[in-house]
Amino acid sequence: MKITGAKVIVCSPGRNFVTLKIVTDEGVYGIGDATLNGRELSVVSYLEDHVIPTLIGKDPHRIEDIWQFLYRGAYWRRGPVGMTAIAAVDVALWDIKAKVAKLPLYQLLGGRSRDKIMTYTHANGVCIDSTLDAVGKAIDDGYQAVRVQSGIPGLDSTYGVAKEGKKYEPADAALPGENVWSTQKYLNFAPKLFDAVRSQFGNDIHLLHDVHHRLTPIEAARLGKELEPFHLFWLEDAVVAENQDSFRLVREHTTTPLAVGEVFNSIHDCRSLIQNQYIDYIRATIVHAGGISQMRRIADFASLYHVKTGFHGATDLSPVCMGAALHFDYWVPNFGIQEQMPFSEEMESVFTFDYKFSRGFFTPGEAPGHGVDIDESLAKKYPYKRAMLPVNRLEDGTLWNW
Ligand code: KDG
Ligand code: MG
Repeated sequence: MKITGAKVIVCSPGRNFVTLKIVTDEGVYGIGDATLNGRELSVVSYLEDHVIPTLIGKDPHRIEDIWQFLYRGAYWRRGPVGMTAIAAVDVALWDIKAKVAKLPLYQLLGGRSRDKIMTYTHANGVCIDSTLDAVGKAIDDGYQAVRVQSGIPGLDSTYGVAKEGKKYEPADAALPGENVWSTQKYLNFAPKLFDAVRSQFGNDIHLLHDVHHRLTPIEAARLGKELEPFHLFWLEDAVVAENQDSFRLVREHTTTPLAVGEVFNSIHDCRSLIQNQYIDYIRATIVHAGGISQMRRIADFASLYHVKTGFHGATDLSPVCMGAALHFDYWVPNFGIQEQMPFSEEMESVFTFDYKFSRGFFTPGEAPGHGVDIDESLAKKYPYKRAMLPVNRLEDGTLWNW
């Protein structure tokens, strides 16, 4: 079997997506997600200019060799652009292999380890009252795990909070918008938010929270400690993690479980975090961390240290990534949870999929491959629109982490 061609499909059904389609001489094709939010066209160029020409004529069954060829062969290792491109190729090749085997992808990974996949949804509001309403709605919809984010008194807008009546999509402008951040206001407010949620909804629901990289280790340690009475499922991205040792200080001060990794693209980004048991959940995800081939290594390594998976699943990870992620989640023994934000109707018309969702739980479909495809003619109706993520400044104007 040979790869005879590959093309990159860029579309914007409500938001930008980059999709790779690899075709073979036997007519079987595979699909991979190559979306890197706010930097989409750099991955398009990486694929079209540097990857696709090298794929032609290769045997698509040699997934591992092609992965090594693209990783080692570039000489320039790691980085979000290159690793997203490699992930797209890897997922498309796993899709092909599973289609040829006439098996759903999870069967190739080792078969299913569970009956259904627990997901968490987002509940947010501009203030505590509206956030409580959103949490109540999520619980009514059947979710057993809810990520809670709220507007902070004294700040105009903050991460994870939709403007009234709108869906939350952070990459909402052709040039980066600017938010204002105050760590002091946030730290004074966050325990009150979780106190209110636990008082109203009790202890049976899993609660998650995303700090989105905004604290220093000692500030994160304070937050983790003050949230302990509310028994979070996890506290996410409390600190930026380029320096993996930063998490040691947080870990030593709190029993609040820690999750990190949605921006990681390599097993080396989390080796020390996992090996030192500084974290409880690894959020590195198929599309940004080199595909199924590398994620399998990360998850297996994590399993040795009691670290579970918790795949990133925001709306900028396309249904193709979600489809592949669900097959992985179905198999991976050390599964923790899967993030889910509902896709819009436009997105769900351009991408077709056979996974099912019911009352907080996903199950992958039984179609051969990962079960997700793209309607190329419909995709053409939604041309790319430049959209960038915002930046964050402290109240004195200093640029901070968004
Ligand atoms: O593109 C950035 C988003 O995917 C990110 O802000 C979402 O932090 C996020 C999350 O946990 O879903
Ligand atoms: Mg996050």
